[in-house]
Amino acid sequence: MSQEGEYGARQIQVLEGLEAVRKRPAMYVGSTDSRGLHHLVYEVVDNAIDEALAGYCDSITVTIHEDDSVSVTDDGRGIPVDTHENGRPAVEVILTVLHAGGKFDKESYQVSGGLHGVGISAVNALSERLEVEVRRDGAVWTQAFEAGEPVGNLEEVRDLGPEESTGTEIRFWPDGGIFGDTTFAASTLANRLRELAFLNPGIEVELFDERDGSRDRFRYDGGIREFVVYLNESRTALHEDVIYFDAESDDIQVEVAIQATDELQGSIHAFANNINTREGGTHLTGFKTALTRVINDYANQHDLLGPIDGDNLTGNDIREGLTAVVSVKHPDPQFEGQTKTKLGNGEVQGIVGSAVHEGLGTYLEEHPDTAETIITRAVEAARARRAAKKAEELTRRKSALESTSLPGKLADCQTRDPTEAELFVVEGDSAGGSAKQARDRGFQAVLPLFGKVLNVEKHRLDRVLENDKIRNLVTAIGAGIGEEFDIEDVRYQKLIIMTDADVDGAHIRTLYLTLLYRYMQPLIEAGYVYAAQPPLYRIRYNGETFDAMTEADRERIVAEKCNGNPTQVQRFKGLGEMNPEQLWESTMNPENRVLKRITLDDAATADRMFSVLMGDAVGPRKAFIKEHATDAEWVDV
Ligand code: 0RA
Repeated sequence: MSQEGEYGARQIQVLEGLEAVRKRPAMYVGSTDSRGLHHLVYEVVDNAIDEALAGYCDSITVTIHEDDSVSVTDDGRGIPVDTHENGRPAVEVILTVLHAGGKFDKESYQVSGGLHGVGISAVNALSERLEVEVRRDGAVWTQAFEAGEPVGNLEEVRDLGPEESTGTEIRFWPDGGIFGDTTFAASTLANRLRELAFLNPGIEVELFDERDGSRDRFRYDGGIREFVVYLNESRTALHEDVIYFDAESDDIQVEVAIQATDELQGSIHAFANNINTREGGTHLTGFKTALTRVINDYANQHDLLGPIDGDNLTGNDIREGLTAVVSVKHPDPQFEGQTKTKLGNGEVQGIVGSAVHEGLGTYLEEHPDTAETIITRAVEAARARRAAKKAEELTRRKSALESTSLPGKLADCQTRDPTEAELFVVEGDSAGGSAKQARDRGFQAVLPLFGKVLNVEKHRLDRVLENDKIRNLVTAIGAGIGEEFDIEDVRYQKLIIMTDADVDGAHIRTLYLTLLYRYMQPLIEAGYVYAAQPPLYRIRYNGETFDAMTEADRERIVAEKCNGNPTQVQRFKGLGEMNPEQLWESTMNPENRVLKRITLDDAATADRMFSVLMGDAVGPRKAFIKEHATDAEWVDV
């Protein structure tokens, strides 16, 4: 795939030195943890993707070597090797001058790399060593670098054979002094490479892990249509074909793929220049607004609103269960937001909006069955939303009116001052019993919740509120639920989820966090939600006792506090096995206990984890269920 393009080496702008990158790596690759480490690979791959989008490359291979180096090979034109005006070859300039890469290739805009987009020179600067091999201009060329500095000149190694394709191979050894851990995770790379293969149809992307010989190959000629099929793999789709349309305007490309499922959560994935714009932006707003309009217009024109006739479907009703991928490619994307993953270009909203009007409008007219399926589903969502609203109001009125009707299971505390009061939510009756005996009844209330935890993922709010355990919890907290939730009314400013210190306990905590995240988010935002941390072991030595929270803790305590020879090590299998005294001392007494305050981030993670468990991908879910076969019943109503 060789083709001479026009480029002027003098267009290279020397913007910043590579020392700046080594001094402030996080500014260039986001962080120096595992994310930043993997970002190095993405930066190089992005360059190869650009080469592919320019039409010169169709295969990219990423190899993780046994020595924690990675190489990225492509069959593009090869990085230019001719000499730049100051006597240095272009490839050397591209690898040592920040932002130099894109300046060479004017005929096509750089699609990728919008997030940090500093170019492969930043990867070079952050690598102990980097070797580049270019196949171009009839020869094979190599050069090596250390900490971003050339350690020799570009060498012409041999002629290029007649059958050999042009291309570039970059192998780098991340700098262990900059990155805490330089071990690459094949699964992390695989997820991003798969995503890139979906977003850029026709490109073959391979991942080879020399450490275990495993190999992945991603190529999706169907692009984001196949992406949606993949996302829906473990969901039940309500119509067979994936809705797809694309449009282009002012050099901005828009692509949309949609398929409805029977899930309650919608999942819309928006990308701009191959970057997952998790914070959304103008493309997502344009999509959502137009989607709501187009669906309502169609529903009204075809008399499909049935039970909610006279009212419109809301965006939430329509998006319920929809899986969609929105991908735009923009010559000059502006990224905003905390993590620079929000697309800011204003003109994009209207362009995506028009694309949806045109593309989806036409699609619905041509596929009336699919249109009806989607609308019937949204009407059902709207009906359920109203039922839920009524249920919310009812719950709220009840809890307001009947303060005497606190749940029978609740052992309330004496204080009425929410700033002092604590509510322990305890899984299991025996643990609940111990907690009731152990507590300080002055300010500690205990609500034991026993039995299967409701799966809020699978049920709308009206059903969620039919669940006794959840109603008890809502009533005890006293502030309502959903849109009716009012933080001013909470009866306790500490809600402490107390579960066993094992995987099952973690699972139950996840379920509660999911509930709180979905329906009582202000509680988390206010910092009122905590996880208790019961110990795993109690260790005795010479009349002293120590509690170990983890295995590592136990080892440390035995070594440091007990001379390696403890008198007794008692393992707590569950809260229920501790006597009230032990429970008080280790987990409930404010003097000794360890509480973890739950942040919105923790809760969002729990929520996502839960979505994996219940939907998204078959693989992880199967693994989880296999691992927890005995508690699989918890995930149902
Ligand atoms: C600058 C200019 C041209 C291509 C590239 C850089 C290029 C960079 C990378 C990085 C990894 N693989 C790459 N492949 C190409 C255009 C050269 C021309 O006009 O022929």
